Order: sequence, then structure tokens, then C-alpha cells
Amino acid sequence: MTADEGIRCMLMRGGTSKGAFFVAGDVPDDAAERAELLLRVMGSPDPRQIDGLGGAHPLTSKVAVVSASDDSDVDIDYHFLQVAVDAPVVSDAQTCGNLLAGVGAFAVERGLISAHGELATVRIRLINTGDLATARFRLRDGMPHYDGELAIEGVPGTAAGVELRIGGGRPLLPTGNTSDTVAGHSATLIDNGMPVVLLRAAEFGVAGDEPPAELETRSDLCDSVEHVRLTAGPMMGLGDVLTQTVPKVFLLSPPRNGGVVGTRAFIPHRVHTSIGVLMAASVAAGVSIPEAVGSEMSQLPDSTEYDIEHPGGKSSVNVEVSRASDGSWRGTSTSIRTARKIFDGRVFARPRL
Ligand code: NQM
Repeated sequence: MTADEGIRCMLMRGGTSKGAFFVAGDVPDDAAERAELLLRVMGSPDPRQIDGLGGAHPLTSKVAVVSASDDSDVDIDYHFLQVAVDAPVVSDAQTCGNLLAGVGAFAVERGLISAHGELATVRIRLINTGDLATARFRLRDGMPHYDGELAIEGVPGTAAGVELRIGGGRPLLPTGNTSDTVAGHSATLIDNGMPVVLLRAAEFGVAGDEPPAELETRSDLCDSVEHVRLTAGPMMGLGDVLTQTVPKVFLLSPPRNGGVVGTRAFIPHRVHTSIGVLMAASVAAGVSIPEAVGSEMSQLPDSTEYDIEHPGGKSSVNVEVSRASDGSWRGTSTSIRTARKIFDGRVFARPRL
């Protein structure tokens, strides 16, 4: 296909994020060539992404590359790419649980898998992390049915629920410790699908109910958070994370609205307007471990259903945490999100600069 013919692309909302979805065969295999193309597709680097599909925020500058899996235990492979807004960087150092909500539907839309009946069950490999997920979503006449009655905070209106079950494979605590000292702060380093650093907001002069935009203007705070993140990265086995988008850094505060704990998430240089699916799973797993940072201020539920408070309301995640025979903590999570096909067609990448 020549540049003039465009590239087959579907724009989807997955949970509280939005991204461009491609079939793997429609974009280059080579990582550098693919990155160069995706920057032009999204309109990066440019703070407004005015000449591309990106929405000028990391939560709307995301890409999913999807293919049928060769592995008989899995239906679909999902490779997530974060396209930086104002830097020429495309990273696959993390996955995205929000876009994951659209992956199964996209695979059905593109005929990568066939689906029958009223409910599709799709097994998905998260290429970025190696984790496995199962997505369940509604069908009508063999195609995804997006309309429904479920409202999620951070998205206007309602849509059909998508159930996502993830994880279980690896230990939750990459350092093996319930808490560590990181750049002079007590921190819990945990990964229940997304590597996160849990910190006490009060130690950073943050009450925990500040709007994200206000926190982003506090340069001393942003510098301290970044210092903790750069120190935590190698401790979590992530290497030098200077140009990576993980780990995400959480400032935790006591709950205000009947949830388990209050959160503000640095992702890592903007403050999330709500919370990621896998971030919520990691926070819930963390605060449920005795003596982890944040456990002392959390109102733990009697069930496995955790309502994590965030700037846009609350996100509910079902998390099960247990201790394996080797003493390590393990976790799984189930979340209900919604997803929607917004646009299907061909995207025309901006010419090379
Ligand atoms: O944690 C944002 C999002 C995310 C990630 C980010 C996510 C998750 O809210 O599962 O979905 O990674 O910065 O889309």
C-alpha cells in the first residue's frame, strides 16, 4: 500500500483512553520503522498533535497493534505502543488495560477471530508484559455490540460492559519487600499488571484531593516524584526508566468518598485524570498487603471488590491476592470497562518533516 492510499485504522475508546487500532500486518514489523510511522500518524512531536490523530494528552495518544496468535492457548496478541505527545518517542515499555477493553472487539471487527452467540470470550496475550487476559463482551449477529447500560466514571453516557480478567503469573513485589526506602521515602513497589510506586501523599505536601492540573504546575513536587521514579525503576527490574513511561507513581491519601483509598497518579509526567485499569489493580493489590505503604490509611472492603478513588470519581476492580508456596504474593484482577468503535477507515500519515 502506498502512502497515498492510507493505512487501515480504527479509532476506538477503550475505558477512559482512546487509541488507534491496527492489524499487525498493516504496519511495519521493524520497531524503528513502525515508530517513525506512528509518530506521523498521531501528529507527534507537537503539544497539540494538530496534524494527526492524537488528542494532545498521553491518554489519547495510544496505539494497539493486534494479530491472531500462533499460540493455541491464546486467540489474539495485543502489542501496545505509547506515542509521546511532544517528544519523538514511541515506547512499548508498558501495556494499557484501558485500550485492552477494545482489543477483542477489534479482533472480531477485522475477522481475526470469529465469534458466535451473545457473548464473546477472547484470550489475549499482552505482548508488552507477557501477561494473559480474557475479555468477555456482547455480540449481536456475530459482531461486537457496543451499546449498553453501563456507566464508567470519566466517560459520559453508557455502553456495553467488557469484562477483563488479567494476571496471576508473576510475583507482585519485584523487590520481594513489602516496602522499601526509595530516595528517602517509604514506598511499596508493586506490579499487578502495571508497575507502580505507592507513596504517602502527605509526605509530599499533597492532601490528595487536588485537581491533576494543579499538581502538574508544582514543579518541586513533579521533580521529587520523578526522582523517586528514576530510583525505583532499576529496583523494580525495569532498568533506566528516564525515557520510559513506567513505573507510574501514586500519591495515596485516606479515602474521602466511601472508597478504599484516594489516588493521584503520575503517568509519569502528566497526572492522570482518573486511573488506569491495571494501575487500579496494582494499587488495590498493594494496599491489601499488610504493612505495605497505603495499607494503614485504606478502608479495606469485606469482599474482593475495591473502589479506588481518583480525580474523576471511583474505579471498581476485583482483586484477589494470595501467598504462593514460595512465600511470594500473587494477584489476579477482574475489571469491567466499556469500549466503543468511533471511526473506521484509512489514516493518512503526515509527510516526513
Ligand atoms: O493502567 C494510562 C490508561 C493508562 C494505562 C497510562 C492503563 C492501565 O489509563 O491499565 O490503562 O499508562 O499512562 O489508559
